Amino acid sequence: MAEPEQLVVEAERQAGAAATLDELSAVRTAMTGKRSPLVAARKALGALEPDARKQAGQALNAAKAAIDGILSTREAELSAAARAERLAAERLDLTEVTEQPASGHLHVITQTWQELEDVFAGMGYRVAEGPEIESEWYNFGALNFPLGHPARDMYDTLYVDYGEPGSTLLRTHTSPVQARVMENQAPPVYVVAPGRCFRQDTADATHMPVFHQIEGLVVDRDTSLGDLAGTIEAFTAAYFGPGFTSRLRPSYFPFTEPSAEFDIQRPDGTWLELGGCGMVHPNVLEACGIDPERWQGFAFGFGIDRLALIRFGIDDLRELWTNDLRFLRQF
Ligand code: 2NL
Repeated sequence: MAEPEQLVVEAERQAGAAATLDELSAVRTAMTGKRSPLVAARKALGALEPDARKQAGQALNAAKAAIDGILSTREAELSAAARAERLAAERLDLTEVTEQPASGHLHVITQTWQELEDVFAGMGYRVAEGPEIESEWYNFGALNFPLGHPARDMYDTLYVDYGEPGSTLLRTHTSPVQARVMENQAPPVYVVAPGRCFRQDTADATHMPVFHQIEGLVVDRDTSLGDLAGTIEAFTAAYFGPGFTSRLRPSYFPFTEPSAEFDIQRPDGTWLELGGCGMVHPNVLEACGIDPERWQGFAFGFGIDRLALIRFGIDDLRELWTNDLRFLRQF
């Protein structure tokens, strides 16, 4: 028969070894349940003499109280640990989503390009596209630049080593896009052609060998210089705002006759040169399969990059190409 003190020591050992509440519950059954040594010892008390029974009974009661104390202390420890573990598992990290991820935006040139498309779309124009690598014919021939004509030298053309020498080039303007439109579409034509163009040029504050241009073309019946001037004026007000006006100054382009440069006037009265325009030369209409006796047209063109500089108050074209985020983020 185990001594009561030994039962207390054993209970202490087993309770300490129990790692979970379930294990502790098994220890409680073993140490204090119906088949425990404690209960067996209590049953055996009846066989003892009264004095001895009293002494042994008190010893057993003290042992039972001590064991109960040990078990409930251990139970408190284990449930505190289990609770802490559950809370850690269920914890929500509310510090995670306080900052919005940084998002980028379109480049200044792309923004300007898209706004121009929107303005002309609002005036009833469609947007046309064409190849950046062109034939000599669409870039010059169809546009009334005869072979060997000095006007071709004004364009510092970059030629591509493909086919006959001089037959393939990087387009120097977006005019070949409109030549292709006229060839493929019966009038009336109302299109704008925005696009990337190339010229052999040294980069400086106002020139880049790669630049962007937008050109507009109208071919319709009884189209006049007045329609051209009114179109430029409507565009100026729509893009820059109601305080802006425009004017035309005589000029020369091989593909238009008469030709003009156009300027815009800011609300403070100052003038800015923007681009060129004119009535489409009959030779150009003819080269593109349109009868100049029945149809007339006007065209205009200007640089998107230069417009972006004006619009955003940037003083050097090269800034648009450095891709320095500290610069680009301002626009
Ligand atoms: C400028 C001047 C211009 C055109 C572009 C054009 C196109 C065809 C027929 C006739 Cl298909 N003309 N385009 C006409 C006059 C001027 O651009 O300073 N651009 C940056």
